[in-house]
Amino acid sequence: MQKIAVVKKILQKVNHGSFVNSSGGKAFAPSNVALCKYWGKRDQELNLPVTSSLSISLGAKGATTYIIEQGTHDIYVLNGKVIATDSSFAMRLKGYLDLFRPTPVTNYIIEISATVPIAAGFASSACGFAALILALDDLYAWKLSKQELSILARLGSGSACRSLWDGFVEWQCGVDASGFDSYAKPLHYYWPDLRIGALVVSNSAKKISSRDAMQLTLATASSYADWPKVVENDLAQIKTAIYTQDFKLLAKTSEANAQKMHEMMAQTNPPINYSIPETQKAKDKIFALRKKDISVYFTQDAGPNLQLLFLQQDQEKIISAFPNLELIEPFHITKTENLILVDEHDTEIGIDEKMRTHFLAELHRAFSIFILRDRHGKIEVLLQKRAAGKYHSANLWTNTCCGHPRPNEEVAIAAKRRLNEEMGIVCDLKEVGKFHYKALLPETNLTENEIDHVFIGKFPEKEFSVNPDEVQDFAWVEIGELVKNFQAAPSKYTVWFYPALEFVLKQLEVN
Ligand code: 2P0
Repeated sequence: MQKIAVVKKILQKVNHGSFVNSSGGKAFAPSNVALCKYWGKRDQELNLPVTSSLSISLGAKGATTYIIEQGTHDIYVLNGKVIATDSSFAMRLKGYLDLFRPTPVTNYIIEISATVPIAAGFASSACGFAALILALDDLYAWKLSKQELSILARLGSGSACRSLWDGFVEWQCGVDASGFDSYAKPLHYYWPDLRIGALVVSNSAKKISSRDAMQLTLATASSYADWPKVVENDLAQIKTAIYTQDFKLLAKTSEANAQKMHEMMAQTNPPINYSIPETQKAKDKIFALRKKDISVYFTQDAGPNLQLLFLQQDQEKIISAFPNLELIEPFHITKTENLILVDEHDTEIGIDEKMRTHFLAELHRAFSIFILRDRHGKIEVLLQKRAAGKYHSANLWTNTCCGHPRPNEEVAIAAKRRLNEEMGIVCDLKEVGKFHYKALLPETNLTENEIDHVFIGKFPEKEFSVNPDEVQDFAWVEIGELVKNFQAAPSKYTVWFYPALEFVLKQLEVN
């Protein structure tokens, strides 16, 4: 399949080009560093990887891109300087933009400002293409989901598909030949003490691009056959380390994964060596610090520079060992969400971070909303199908909207807020009961343990538009049909759906 066919398929529903924001489009995307590397493609046209990979985004380090339709030819400006149109940078950008021009005479002015060193092994193409696709989404008001934007960013550069989120991000390789199942997903884990140190030992450009190096490895390195197994194992270890906040496991596994990637490159024909003597000196210094019980590890991309991994508690010692280190706080700008912890009687007992709450199965307060309408005397319920990128219960059908109240927020107020954020519906809601349920969520290591307040509301008979990052589809279903549908295929619905629906059924009987 060609890139253009993928773009057409994704843009067909948005009437691309019918709206252009006259003041342009703008977006920021963070750079990312892979803890479990992407190395080797099964499809070079679509940048489809042989294996999955996992990265951490670099907080405020990344690219901001502004794009506007204008002029008779493209103009690209990088950090205030106009880029020559025959440079490889400009040609790669032009080739990507050609996929999105609504007419052959559409031209752009693009201004990119990057806070990562360009071409020094800091994934500048990752944040560059990610910021560009987000800016295009803004320019043309496509309002695509992050999952769709991740697929489009991948067409520019593989690792760009991971740069659409903060924090830890996993790119699932997928199996589909056209790559519609090959996109990234955030892990939603918050680790504020984690630090990354960018250690630049050389600013010179790479002798061989990672694009060429990864394919040479795949074609000629004898141990590449073992790589998928290595990645499978390392991914599992890294995810366990993240979920349990086990720094040593995370950093040790990431370092070993990077070393394995470079070992494979030593076996290619001709061999590839991205390291310079300063790289090895820096690694030796890291090993020596570890002997002194200072917990510092490294990862290395396709270049001589290193990214050090450590925790805030060791920050000062590590900076004094590497005075030129650029300190990155990956979670500095990440917004975390706190939930209200409760006891069995729904009395507030504290607050905790959302992902940790679900990981530790702590009992917390939640709500489920059902929006109803009357069609010729029959009651219909508005269902949503959860977006593919949701942190749990992705792709399952459920009630109109669910969520959690924030600390100091009344549950009824939170329900109204969330209904508008997810479904674009504003209406009065009535609480019809609450219940406690606890269930391990399928395909995750998360547990829902909630006191769920059930609300119903009458559809205001107004147009509404859903948030594509939350909801991929919706449907009105007559309530009797809905019960039958659920009984025929309960696995298509979320675990809380039916117990919550029973409150609605009871309520309708009473009236
Ligand atoms: C990674 N790297 O996972 C790996 C590890 C470098 C080392 O992804 O050809 O610029 O555009 O898909 O994304 C660099 O490769 O390659 C990269 P293309 P990309 O971060």
